[in-house]
Amino acid sequence: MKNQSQSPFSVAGKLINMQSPVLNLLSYIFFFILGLTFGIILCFHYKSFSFNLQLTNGQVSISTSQSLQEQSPQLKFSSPPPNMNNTSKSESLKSPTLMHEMSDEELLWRASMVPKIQEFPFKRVPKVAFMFLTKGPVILAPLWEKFFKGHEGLYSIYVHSDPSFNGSEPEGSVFHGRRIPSKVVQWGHVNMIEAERRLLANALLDFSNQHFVLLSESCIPLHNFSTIYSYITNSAHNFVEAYDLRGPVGRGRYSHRMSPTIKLDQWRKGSQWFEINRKLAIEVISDKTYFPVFQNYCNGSCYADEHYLPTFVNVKFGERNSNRTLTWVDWSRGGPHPAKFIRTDITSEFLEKLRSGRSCEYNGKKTNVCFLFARKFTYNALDRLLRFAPQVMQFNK
Ligand SMILES: *[C@@H]1O[C@H](CO)[C@@H](O)[C@H](O)[C@H]1NC(C)=O
Ligand SMILES: *[C@@H]1O[C@H](CO)[C@@H](O)[C@H](O)[C@H]1NC(C)=O
Ligand SMILES: *[C@@H]1O[C@H](CO)[C@@H](O)[C@H](O)[C@H]1NC(C)=O
Ligand SMILES: *[C@@H]1O[C@H](CO)[C@@H](O)[C@H](O)[C@H]1NC(C)=O
Ligand SMILES: *[C@@H]1O[C@H](CO)[C@@H](O)[C@H](O)[C@H]1NC(C)=O
Ligand SMILES: CC(=O)N[C@H]1CO[C@H](CO)[C@@H](O)[C@@H]1O
Repeated sequence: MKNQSQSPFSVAGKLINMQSPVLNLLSYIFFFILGLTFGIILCFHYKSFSFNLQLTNGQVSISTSQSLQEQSPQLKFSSPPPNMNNTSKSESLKSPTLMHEMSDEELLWRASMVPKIQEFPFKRVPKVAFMFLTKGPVILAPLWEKFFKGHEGLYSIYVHSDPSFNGSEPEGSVFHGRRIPSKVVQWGHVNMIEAERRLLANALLDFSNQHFVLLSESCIPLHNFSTIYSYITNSAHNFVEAYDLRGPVGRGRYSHRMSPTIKLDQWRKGSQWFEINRKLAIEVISDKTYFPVFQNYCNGSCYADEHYLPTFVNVKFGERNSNRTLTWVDWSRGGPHPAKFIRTDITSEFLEKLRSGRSCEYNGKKTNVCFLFARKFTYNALDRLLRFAPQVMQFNK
């Protein structure tokens, strides 16, 4: 290569050295052709480069304009997911193995890395990571199986369950082999957030995951996969509920020892169940400023799971947040735990009410689809949920 590229120049040099006018003319022609060729090659390169750029920008603007076209109040969220196709030779680049020997510290560090090259070396379809924080098995797994069926390549599943749980999902289940290395989680303890960060970090290792949803074993989907995928991937906002609440269960949980890192007027409350994009997920697992304050001073009746993310997002990333949650829950009965729904609660009217019974904002427009998920549903509600799913939730229509 090197010799080849040198040779035209040495020939040209020899031509210039000769004083004959004919050869001089020849050398001009030679340089002219050389320049022209260079120009054409450069031009071609530049064109294909800008074409790629337009393609990537085009995808973004296409999805944005799609969501802007939607008419209120009946937004349609069921545009078909993109065609799944893959050209990557390396499976490990796209879906790294779930079981690893990394400590939390190593895992968070590894997951915090951001590629400098923006274009993917494989055809990447954005995936939604469904992260289940459970004690034991995902009790409503059969409903989720139905939900995910036929949408392979558009989602990934991660399960963080209590280390003492030794059951395993059968081969062929979407939950098979999806458990991540886990640690003990206590209700209301800051180690709940550590588990959420562990889930996020494991999911971040797969570069195709662009959105991250936290769910519990008692959560159900309220819509079919294509609606949920489209709602999440086309949203301009993250879904972290955050509000300022005066009184003992809001601002009352703030500790003045958190100051000056966190001030009282920055303190927020909100549901633990979030949906965030990759950019925010990386910020959450990389947070070395606010999270240690919670680890040190948010214990006892502080309930980090209701305050850490709302406060962190409010302080640093508030403007891209919808400040609402996608997961419906019923606190109307009072007490420290939300209502549980059993078999007899499940009717199509009840489910329809959760699916579209209120009004909220989506990408700056009014919609009546405010919740994509709901909790808490018990195992004995499963058979009725399975029965209603095809008609009410429009699974696999
Ligand atoms: C993947 O894409 C290539 C070219 O874009 C096409 O020829 C092929 O049929 C596609 N495969 C699938 C499974 O869609
Ligand atoms: C799982 O744990 C239970 C006790 O918690 C034990 O009785 C059972 O044998 C274990 N099963 C397996 C497959 O290890
Ligand atoms: C919370 O942690 C602080 C500092 O570690 C400790 O002084 C305090 O007693 C703890 N409070 C509760 C309720 O555990
Ligand atoms: C959510 O709250 C933040 C303040 O933390 C604000 O900047 C943002 O505009 C709010 N989002 C919406 C959609 O109103
Ligand atoms: C999903 O549900 C929407 C309505 O919410 C419906 O229009 C669409 O056809 C359903 N998609 C599939 C693949 O069943
Ligand atoms: C590497 C990889 O993900 N390959 C998959 C691409 O998609 C086909 C089906 O379209 C699968 O069979 C391959 O396993």
